Amino acid sequence: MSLLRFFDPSLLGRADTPAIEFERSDGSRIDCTFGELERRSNRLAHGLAARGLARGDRLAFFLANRIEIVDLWLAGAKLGLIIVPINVLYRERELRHILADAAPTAVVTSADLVGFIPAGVPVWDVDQLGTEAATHSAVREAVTCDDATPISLIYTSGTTGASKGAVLTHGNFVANAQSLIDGWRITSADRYLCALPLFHVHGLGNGVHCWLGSGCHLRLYERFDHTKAAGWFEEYQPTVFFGVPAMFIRLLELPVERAQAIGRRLRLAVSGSAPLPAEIHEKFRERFGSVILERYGMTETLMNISNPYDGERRPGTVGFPLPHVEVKILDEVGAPVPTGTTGEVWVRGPNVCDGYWRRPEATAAAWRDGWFRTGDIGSRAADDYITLHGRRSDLIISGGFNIYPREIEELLLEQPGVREAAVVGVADPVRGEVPVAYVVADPQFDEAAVRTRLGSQLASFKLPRAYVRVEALPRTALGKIQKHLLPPWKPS
Ligand code: MLC
Ligand code: AMP
Repeated sequence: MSLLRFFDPSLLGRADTPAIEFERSDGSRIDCTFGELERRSNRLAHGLAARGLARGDRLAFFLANRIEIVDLWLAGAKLGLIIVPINVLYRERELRHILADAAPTAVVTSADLVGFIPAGVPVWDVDQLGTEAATHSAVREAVTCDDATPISLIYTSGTTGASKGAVLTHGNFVANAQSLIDGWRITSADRYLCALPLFHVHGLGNGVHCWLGSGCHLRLYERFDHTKAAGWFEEYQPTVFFGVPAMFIRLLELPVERAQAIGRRLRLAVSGSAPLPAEIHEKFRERFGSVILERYGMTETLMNISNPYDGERRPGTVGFPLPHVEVKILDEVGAPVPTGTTGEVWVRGPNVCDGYWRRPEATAAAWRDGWFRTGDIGSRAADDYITLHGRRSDLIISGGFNIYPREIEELLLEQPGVREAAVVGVADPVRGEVPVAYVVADPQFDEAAVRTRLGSQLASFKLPRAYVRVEALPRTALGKIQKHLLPPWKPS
């Protein structure tokens, strides 16, 4: 099924029903019904077609959350475009790579962000597109899309360093949203508060799609701000909230009476994108009276495993495979591991994409007979609950954003005076982990200058929290760096 057909019961069937309130960080607000969303995206689709876009063309967006992302997504679904969402925190190096790889016709961005786009890339201003769209017809014209039609390239580093575009189809997204709506009992009566970024699959594939698929009401924010979150929950009174662990940890700062009042309304609080410590699960239950439902997913596969809506939401576990998702846990030689033993998690299902954009080798390395190797280490208990135990690679997850140490190490090695570099994740009470750099450096190494240079090239969440000078990096006899033997670093 195409995404449009999946959304039509809301876009066409509930045309007069309020659909979304978007609150900008300056406090101004825009409200739309489902019918208005339908017409806005029809006009935009005509506008994009007038600019020459047609089925299969790539169109990137580099935007903080705003309602125009929904317009772009729906217009893309109508025209059969491949939308390329880009993390708004990315800077020169990351942007250059993604834009060269995806080769979009243009990047849609806003005046405050346009300066980050590398020279030579066509840029379309989001406000200008809106003004132009208003001059076009509000009548729908849509190309036919099916399960196999790609709708998006979402960049992720997978199990290896270089960022690759996962080619996600209409069918992948529909399968994902349908099983979450069914499994988590999302209905048109729900009120969903979204502060997740819409450029990742958590905010987009789970958030936006469960909203448009169920016809519930959405309150969208530009970004999560823990100093304002209590007020948002109190005013909007959501029944549903999806977050990364760092958000739930921040919410624990609320006084107990306010937390209890919020918890009484909150039917469903879902955590994912990074491990939720069992202790936070417990503290949230005590403070809010609401039991977090933890689930597990990836960009390439969307959602795979979830704790049950009814039944025990077991802290520290991710629960059971979602409907139509098969999960196997294999050892180093590819044999299934016994119950309770750890191995690598492999998944298969209609939610799993077929491969990476123009990377047959990386695709062949990660997919086998339709099964995708996740790189995550897991185990299955006798009662089938699945627990994750980390990853095969040294991926760092900070606040739900992924960091590949190698990317930072390579950039460090380009800096004057740096002879060797190793980046590791160090535990952080809010973000889960933060990156710390260990460098073997000549006297000319200038930490302040390196910080500035990295700051202009990388997303802020990738910047090393600290630089530790060491005489040498611990290595095996074969020369491989043994990161676990680096001297521990503690914040001062
Ligand atoms: C953080 N910053 C943002 C931002 N999030 N800026 C713009 N938009 C956002 N969405 C910037 C801040 O400006 C600040 O920059 C720095 O990051 C730290 O922000 P903070 O608010 O002080 O930090 P914190 O309270 O720790 O909260 C961070 C956070 C953020 C939780 C709001 O990490 C976040 O939104 N995480 C969501 C990640 C996500 O959606 N992952 C899904 C991947 S999909 P400065 O310059 O002041 O330091 C996936 C699959 C799956 O993994 O299973 O879901
Ligand atoms: P991404 O590449 O951004 O899609 O990140 C996907 C990765 O996030 C997965 O491979 C996991 O390592 C991690 N992840 C997602 N959900 C969870 C979870 N509930 N617990 C632990 N790790 C998770």
